[in-house]
Amino acid sequence: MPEQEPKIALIGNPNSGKTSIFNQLTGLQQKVGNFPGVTVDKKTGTLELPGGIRAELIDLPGAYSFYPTSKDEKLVVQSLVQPGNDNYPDAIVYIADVTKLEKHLLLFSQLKDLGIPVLLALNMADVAEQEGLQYDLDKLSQKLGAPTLLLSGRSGEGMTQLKTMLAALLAQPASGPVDSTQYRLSPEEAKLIPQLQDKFPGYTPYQLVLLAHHVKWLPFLSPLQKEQIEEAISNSGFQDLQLQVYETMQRYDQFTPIVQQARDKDGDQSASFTDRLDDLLTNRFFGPVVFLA
Ligand SMILES: Nc1nc2c(ncn2[C@@H]2O[C@H](COP(=O)(O)OP(=O)(O)O)[C@@H](O)[C@H]2O)c(=O)[nH]1
Ligand SMILES: [Mg+2]
Repeated sequence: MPEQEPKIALIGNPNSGKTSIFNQLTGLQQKVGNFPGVTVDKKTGTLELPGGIRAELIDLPGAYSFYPTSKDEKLVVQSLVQPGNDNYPDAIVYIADVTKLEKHLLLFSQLKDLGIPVLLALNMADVAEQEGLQYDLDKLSQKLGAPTLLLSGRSGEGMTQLKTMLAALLAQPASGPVDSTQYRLSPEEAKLIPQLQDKFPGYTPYQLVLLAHHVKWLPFLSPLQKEQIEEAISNSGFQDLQLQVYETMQRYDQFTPIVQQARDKDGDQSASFTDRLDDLLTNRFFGPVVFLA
């Protein structure tokens, strides 16, 4: 008998186009259920990939980051913090609105620290084209560390390519456990992690950090586990809010220049001229001179 179908989760900020892409990919093969214990819709569908691979596609609620402010966002966090739970995906398609890329990459950056294979799908290709917005996809893919493609949930452009890339992603051997993070750990996090590692085998360092941030509400933790996490928190001086800010700022600092450098300025010549003029005008010494000229 075939093994269980691989689970693929669609994840992204609200309004990035997840549901549109979900519909494009699954057509009529959809089921709507509930996440256990809460009244949040869980949409699943069957995805047929090249090579006769069938996969289960899950349309998760939208989320901005792993620091949830709503029931929907909490669901995303609890599905992804605990390896092996019912909603834990084998691969992730991260949907980002290409016209708002800098804003949409925070959650992507956090996802990368889970060690789940992830594909970066830049949605709203039609809008980007109208606006003359272009990215160097190879550069983005290489610097952000994920296969990247452009698509449109509205026109359906890119869906075949997405399926081909997904099949390739699933065929890759698992890269092994992730033992580092996309950001520099604070001393407090560095102290916390080793205290939890043997109690939570299979968790990545970032998942352990998330346990500490969300110990108060994560529903799958036993009383004993909560105690162990609380103890590690007080032993390491872990500060929830302060470390959220520290982590978030570092992630923005990491991906913002990557996005800017991969964005092709419209019309090479004129853009680079304007750029240079900009540089000159804002230059402390030459600016005033050029202005006078
Ligand atoms: N122009 C354009 N609009 C899109 C595209 N994908 C989704 N939308 C629209 O963006 C809005 C949000 O899409 P939806 O799929 O509901 O996003 P979700 O919140 O991530 O599930 C809807 O009005 C869609 O019709 C696209 O590729 N191009
Ligand atoms: Mg939706």
